[in-house]
Amino acid sequence: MAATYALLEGPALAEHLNGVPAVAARLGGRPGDWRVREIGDGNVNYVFEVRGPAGRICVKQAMPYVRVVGESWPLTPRRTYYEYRALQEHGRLVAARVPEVLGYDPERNLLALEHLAPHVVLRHGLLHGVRYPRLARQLAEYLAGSMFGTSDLARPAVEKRRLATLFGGNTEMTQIMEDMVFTETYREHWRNSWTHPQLDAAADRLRSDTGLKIAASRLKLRYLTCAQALLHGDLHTGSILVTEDDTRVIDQEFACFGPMGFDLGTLLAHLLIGHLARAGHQPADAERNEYQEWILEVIEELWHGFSRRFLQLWERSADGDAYPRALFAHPADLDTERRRYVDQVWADTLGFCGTEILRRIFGLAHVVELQSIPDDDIRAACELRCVSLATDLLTRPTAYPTVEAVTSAARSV
Ligand code: SR1
Ligand code: MG
Repeated sequence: MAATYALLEGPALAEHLNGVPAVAARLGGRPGDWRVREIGDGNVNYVFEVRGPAGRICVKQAMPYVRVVGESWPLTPRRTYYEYRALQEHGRLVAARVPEVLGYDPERNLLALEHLAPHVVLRHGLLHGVRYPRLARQLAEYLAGSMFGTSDLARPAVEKRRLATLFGGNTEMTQIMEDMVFTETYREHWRNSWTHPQLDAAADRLRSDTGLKIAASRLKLRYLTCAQALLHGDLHTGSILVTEDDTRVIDQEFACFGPMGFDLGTLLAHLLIGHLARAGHQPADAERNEYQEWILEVIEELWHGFSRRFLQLWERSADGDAYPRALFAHPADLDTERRRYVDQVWADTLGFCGTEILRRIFGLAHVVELQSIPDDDIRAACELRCVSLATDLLTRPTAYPTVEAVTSAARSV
């Protein structure tokens, strides 16, 4: 049965947090001195900032429903448990790239986290044309470290299977992805919407193009069956907090074991949308061009940084059961095989990038970069460029053997 409890706010939340020693120490003073403010803008949970005389923390609360829709869409609040466990696992591997966990309350499905300031949500930073010089390198470090470190390349099989079984319980969250990313976009569904009437013909094509539906369904099968690594599970630019120097990845409630390309492709999709939506916000001038080029540089540096770091980790610390040391005494024995593995991750990345772009234009959860373009025709033109690129990535992946092939297509689409 669904849990029933009220959202903790204001003084009630402060009183509750007083029972968590790490939180009370960080805030200082007494609960009566703490100021609570709602700061969340995500689709799923409530997020509060709590400020005390000595410091601030961030509190995430899951209600037994989807925040953006309300009680008519029930959703397990146990999603917070998986977020907590993913933060623990990824925190052990790439501590500098995730927030510190200060407390987890399984009764109230509440997570107390380090407050990150002066960080901003990457999506908002990109919308305002801000550059983040360390972004690509730090995201590559997060992705390579968290994914290699939870894969069969790094972990003994027993350990990895136990972990995969634990995260296999996050079924309500993964089902949202299974439905929304791979199925609903390609059929009529009440949750879908798009820029009407400009994109009506494009929406019809998605529903009638068998080749495209097969491509999306193959990727769905891969998401369902390929337990390659512990993924973030929803790695869009709203799940990343940034400053000029620092990058942190948040919101792991969709964490699951899945194909590495799912996280990489999701991230790539949102960076490409950021690039292509720019035309709806700024006149075509040198400044716009330079910013769009910077986003493409981030994409290239991200992929190259990821693959370099991933291969390095594999060469240096392959303690998993997948390619036993007993068979491959010399690191060079596996050079070709390691490259083949990374090539497969790239192929997956292209496909998942395509499905993510399409679902953000035709599905339920749209993105502010496109939604905030006030003129319908201009927005539709940007969206159609996104659709064209996404469709090509899905149906002709072999035309994109390198990341430069993708960035070049993004320039000319
Ligand atoms: C109700 S959940 C809608 C979407 O928001 C989240 O960020 C996930 O991407 C999900 O698909
Ligand atoms: Mg989220």
